[in-house]
Amino acid sequence: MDSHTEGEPTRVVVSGGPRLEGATVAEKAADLRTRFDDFRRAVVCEPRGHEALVGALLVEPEREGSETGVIFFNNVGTLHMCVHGTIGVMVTLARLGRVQRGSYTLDTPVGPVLAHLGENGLVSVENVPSFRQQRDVVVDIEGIGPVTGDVAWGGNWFFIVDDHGMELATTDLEVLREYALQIRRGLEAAAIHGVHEDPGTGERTYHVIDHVELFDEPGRSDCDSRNFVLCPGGEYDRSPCGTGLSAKLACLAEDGMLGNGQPWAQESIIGSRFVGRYRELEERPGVVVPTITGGAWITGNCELHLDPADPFVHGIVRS
Ligand code: PYC
Repeated sequence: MDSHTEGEPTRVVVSGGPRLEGATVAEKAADLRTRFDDFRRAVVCEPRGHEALVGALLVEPEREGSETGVIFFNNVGTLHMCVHGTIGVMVTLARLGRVQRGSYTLDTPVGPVLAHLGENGLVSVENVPSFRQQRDVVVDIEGIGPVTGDVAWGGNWFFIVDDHGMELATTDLEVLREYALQIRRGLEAAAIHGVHEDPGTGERTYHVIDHVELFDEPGRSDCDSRNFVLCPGGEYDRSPCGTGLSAKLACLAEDGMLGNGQPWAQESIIGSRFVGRYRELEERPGVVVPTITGGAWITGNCELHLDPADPFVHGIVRS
């Protein structure tokens, strides 16, 4: 079932997906990457999908009491988490009669999130704990010069840039995309990564910072800021990007620019809106739990045909 969340599309696979192995949703996501990458491409890449589409595969929940497990994926791989996708999943499950107004836990590869379908049809997602890893990181970019930003986690890894001198307008999408891609290349060249540390063992895992987020003044009077977000596959987020907003809230909290529970309205590059808030985690200073609210609308209900004789049964692969 297809939907869009504040402009950003989600395709929820409600049946016919592969049977994944693994005790946890993270293990199932690894199995999807290893054994069923052709399925991912078939669902979201052309000719059945398109570059901006995010897929959501419903799997067995991991925790007792959770409504479902969910693995998000896009044109290049799996995502750790996706807030716009979670809002799309909730509206889809409501259309299928699987959820009513109320709160439901969804298990994702990076932990449980709590989604609340409200009376007004809007969905609020209490996301995974979010934090800023490093502030004022300077990346030297060929042809541009030094760019300063923050590395932050909001369910995905982000490089957040406030000072870029660009106009965030849909007329400049190609320029913005190229600029953000250059930043991502610069981060890779400088080996700047997102780092997760296992609280038990202290073991560190290093992750590619695959989202770049530019912020500027809002165009709407009911918003605090406008953003442009480059997604891993090179497309831009049509929504204000809920994991990106979570990362931003962690930075605002640490800078003392937004208080516990206060709303922050984020406008997307196309003029759609999410509202975010955070609550502090007393036991983990610097870490916040963001809640992001937005709306999604069903756009279609389709049956995908995967004909083995079709030369593009598993999508068009661009090199
Ligand atoms: O809303 O978290 C989000 C998201 C991630 C990538 C596209 N949207």
